Amino acid sequence: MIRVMHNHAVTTDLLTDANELRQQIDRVVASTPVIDVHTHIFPPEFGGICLFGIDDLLNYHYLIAETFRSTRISYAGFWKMSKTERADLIWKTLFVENTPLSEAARGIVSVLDAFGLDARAPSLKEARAFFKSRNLPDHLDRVLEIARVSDIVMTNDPFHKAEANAWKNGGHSDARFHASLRLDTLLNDWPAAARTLAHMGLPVNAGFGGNTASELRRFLDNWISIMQPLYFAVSLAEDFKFPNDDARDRLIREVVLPTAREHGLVLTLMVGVRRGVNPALRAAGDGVGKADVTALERLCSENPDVRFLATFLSRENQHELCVAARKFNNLMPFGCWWFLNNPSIVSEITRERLELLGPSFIPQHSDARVLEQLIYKWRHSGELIANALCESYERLLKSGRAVTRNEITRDVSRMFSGNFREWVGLKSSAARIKAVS
Ligand code: RAT
Ligand code: ZN
Repeated sequence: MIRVMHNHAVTTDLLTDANELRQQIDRVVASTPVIDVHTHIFPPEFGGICLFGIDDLLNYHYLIAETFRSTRISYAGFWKMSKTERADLIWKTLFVENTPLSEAARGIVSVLDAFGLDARAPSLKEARAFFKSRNLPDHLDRVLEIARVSDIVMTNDPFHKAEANAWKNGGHSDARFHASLRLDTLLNDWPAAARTLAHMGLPVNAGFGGNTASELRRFLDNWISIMQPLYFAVSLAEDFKFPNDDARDRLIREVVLPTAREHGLVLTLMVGVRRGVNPALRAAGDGVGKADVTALERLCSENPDVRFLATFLSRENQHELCVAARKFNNLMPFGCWWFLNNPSIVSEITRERLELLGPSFIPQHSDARVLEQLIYKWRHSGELIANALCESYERLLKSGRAVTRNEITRDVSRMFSGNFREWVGLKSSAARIKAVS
């Protein structure tokens, strides 16, 4: 380390030694709180939809798909089993009879390790007893502390009955959990959404007759006042087009964008999922497709006063997304989504983004569905992000520009929370985690 006195009398600590640089990056990444910008987890007050513990962890759809590759059980036979029986089968298949080499399977090992549980155990007896002994609110605090997550953004679907009831019964009071208003039902299955809304007494119809658009805006206004979401979100198939001659196009133009504008809400697009490629696998049955990034470019270009968050599921779309973000500063790329959340691909995408966008992107989200997944998703991603950053700073050093620890802290904070906070206008931090230096 070199201490340099600048002529304006500020002392800076330049990290000119590669080993020291590496250590500082690791320390900063491991101690910087992160905002998890897209998850499917809920606070304990939401009851049964708040998933946690070993049985929910093993019943993760990523692991269900993998189990079918190593056992001959029929789909019907599998779904007939109870959650506990399925967890036992998944454990036996992926962890006892096979080595848990996949990313999702290794995730379970990381979670067990974090709690000192035996990842080679022949059964789930010990793990079940451990999670059963936990007091959920304390356990939640501990998980967030281990994962270094300060804030969580949920996925909130007003068409989901259990969830809508939870909101109507008072919602929750945990300031670490933030809502995002999910629009999949409305935008991807308009005839069904129109029927459901009409059934609820809203004067809307699938042909957009009468005041359908203004009624839908009222419906969204109402949910915005209930949930106070940070953004609107929708997942889209690989064939998403904009502009297009369909109901979704009308809904986006006449309902979603005007409402987003009025409330200052960001619109999040998650593009490239092919739903129900194998419906027998249920939630595990979705696939991936290469999408057309020009649809997103058109949205950004036609709506310069709206901010967009975007992630694509196909590896092939990642470079185009970076280039689109260079053209439109109302576009924020985020996360390595779902089938991309594997070490080789996260490394590649993060490096690509650093090279094309500097620190002006959100490197990762967890997509956790089960509380303790936060531990492994962030532990694994953190290491990969630190590696990618290290490479960038080392290159910079070789080119003649060393960085300081403060600069590393500034960059990591920006990527882990600042970019999102600024994008959605999240002012106060709910952070209960003190950054450890
Ligand atoms: O990554 C996942 O867990 C998927 O099942 C989806 O939830 C996806 O993230 C989505 O939000 O649609
Ligand atoms: Zn998701």
